[in-house]
Amino acid sequence: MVKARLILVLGDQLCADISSLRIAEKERDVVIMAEVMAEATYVSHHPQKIALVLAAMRKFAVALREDGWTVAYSKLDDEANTGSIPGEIVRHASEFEADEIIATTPGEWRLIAALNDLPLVVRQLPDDRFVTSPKEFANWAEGRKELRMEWFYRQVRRKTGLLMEGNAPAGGKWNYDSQNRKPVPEDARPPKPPGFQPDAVVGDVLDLVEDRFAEHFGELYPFKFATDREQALEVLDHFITHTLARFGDYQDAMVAGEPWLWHAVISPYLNIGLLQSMEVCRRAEEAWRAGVAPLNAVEGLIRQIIGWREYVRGIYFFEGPDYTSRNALDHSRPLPAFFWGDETHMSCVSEVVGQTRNHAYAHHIQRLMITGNFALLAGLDPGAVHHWYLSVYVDAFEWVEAPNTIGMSQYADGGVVASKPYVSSGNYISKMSDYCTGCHYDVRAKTGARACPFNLLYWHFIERNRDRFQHNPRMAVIYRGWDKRDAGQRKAVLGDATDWLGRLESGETV
Ligand code: FAD
Ligand code: DLZ
Ligand code: SF4
Repeated sequence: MVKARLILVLGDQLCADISSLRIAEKERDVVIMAEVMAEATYVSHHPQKIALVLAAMRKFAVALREDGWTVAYSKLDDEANTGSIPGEIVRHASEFEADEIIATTPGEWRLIAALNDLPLVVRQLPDDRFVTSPKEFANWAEGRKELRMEWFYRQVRRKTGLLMEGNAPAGGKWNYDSQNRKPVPEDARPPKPPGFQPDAVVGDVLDLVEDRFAEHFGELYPFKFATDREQALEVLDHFITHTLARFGDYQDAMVAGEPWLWHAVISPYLNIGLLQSMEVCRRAEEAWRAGVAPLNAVEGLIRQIIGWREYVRGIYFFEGPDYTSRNALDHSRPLPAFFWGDETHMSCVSEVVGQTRNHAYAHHIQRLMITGNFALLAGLDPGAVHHWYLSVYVDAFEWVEAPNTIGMSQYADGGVVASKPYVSSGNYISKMSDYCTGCHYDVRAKTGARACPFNLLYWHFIERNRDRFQHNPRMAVIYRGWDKRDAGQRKAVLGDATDWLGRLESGETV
């Protein structure tokens, strides 16, 4: 008799066309899907993230059964549940007398190693939901002095033919980013992404998550995420029809009380398999060709998806498992309690953390230029910062989160991803947001009790990293400007920064 094989489908592989399912045989094989405590707690994920993954897993399992598959599904509170993916594989292998496990390679080194360590035959197939493979990235990266995203992106544009006119980029330019930095006009009304009322499956999962993960940071309710492909397609349709046209213009803007602005809010669905990157890009390109959205918006979106998203995945697998423990700037300060919702006088940080707690979402510039910028300026331990980002966002999976945090945001990889650190004083935040209005601190003040901490810490960062950055061609001008300042003024700024960091360390509300 031909033995059954186990087909593993993880919580972020919920796609009918995933490579493991493509080679499986309905009559012979058993699909295994397992809700396990180990995955829900290896970092303290936001309750909405756990709810999204579990609800989407349950609905996907139903769809597979309706399609004729045999699915062995472990619920989190099943008595026999061993609590881990390897444990559930071993348990089901014995139950079904399976002699081979077929998986699509997980998006995290931790799980790849766990599958390799199993005392069973395990085949890990490439995850070909991406436009480029780790091997292709390695071929591109090998021998290059710098792994800049822009060059990689152009190669992927050529490969996919997206926004190409023959060999040339549509409109004559590869990148329209310079048009994508507008402040939001006061009377503009951003369209909200669609929200979904919990159905019975989602309701059960919400009860479970409320019961088991109440101590995790973040509000569970209201839970409005899409949890199946049909709903995710509705989010995509809404974005293409109502939001995309302005996506580019206000991509970098931040407005208090408006978490989503003109962002797509599709990363959770792309990352767990409910949407595919090429279908999103093709829809966006069609919208441009039909005159529904301008080129700066469509190119901006496509660059994020086939540029940044593919690039960070390439970096994650190219750089290897030690990437998440890199700490090029030797930062070690623990994460302040206000990252977990304690009070801070900094309106910008308070706004972004509050929004993160309520929605498990912040858009890119909020992650990079508010919380990330603060963490880098204040010298927070990049490992702790990485764990924070991996925990608190609904779209956080290590392959995408780590290069964004360790690389782009914290410069902890020593410049593999970013050619210079993403740091700014309060001036940038004041220009791109309305957060400074009504803040306890004064964004124009460079010294003194009310000086914006971003102003103080910016120069502290610049000064303490002089040896590393003063000859960086993109930063030399900053050092020249700083060195021209009056020595007394420089001393006052650095003294105030040190005092402020002292207050932060002592646990004072800052
Ligand atoms: P939009 O702004 O509407 O962009 C559209 C899509 O482009 C996104 O859905 C996403 O798939 C893709 N994209 C945009 N920027 C990036 C990027 N830098 N890297 C990869 N894909 C990108 N994104 C995640 O998906 N998961 C993470 O865990 C994650 N962690 C981050 C941590 C830090 C410190 C920073 C600075 C960025 C992080 N990002 C992460 C990238 C980005 O912030 C999110 O992809 C984006 O905010 C998701 O919201 P959206 O769908 O509304 O995006
Ligand atoms: C994020 C997550 C959570 C919270 N729970 C599960 C789970 O119970 N079962 C599962 O198969 N996957 C889960 N996931 C997604 C995995 O953590 C993800 O597959 C790995 O991090 C690799 O990207
Ligand atoms: Fe943030 Fe400084 Fe503006 Fe306050 S003044 S919101 S701390 S940038």
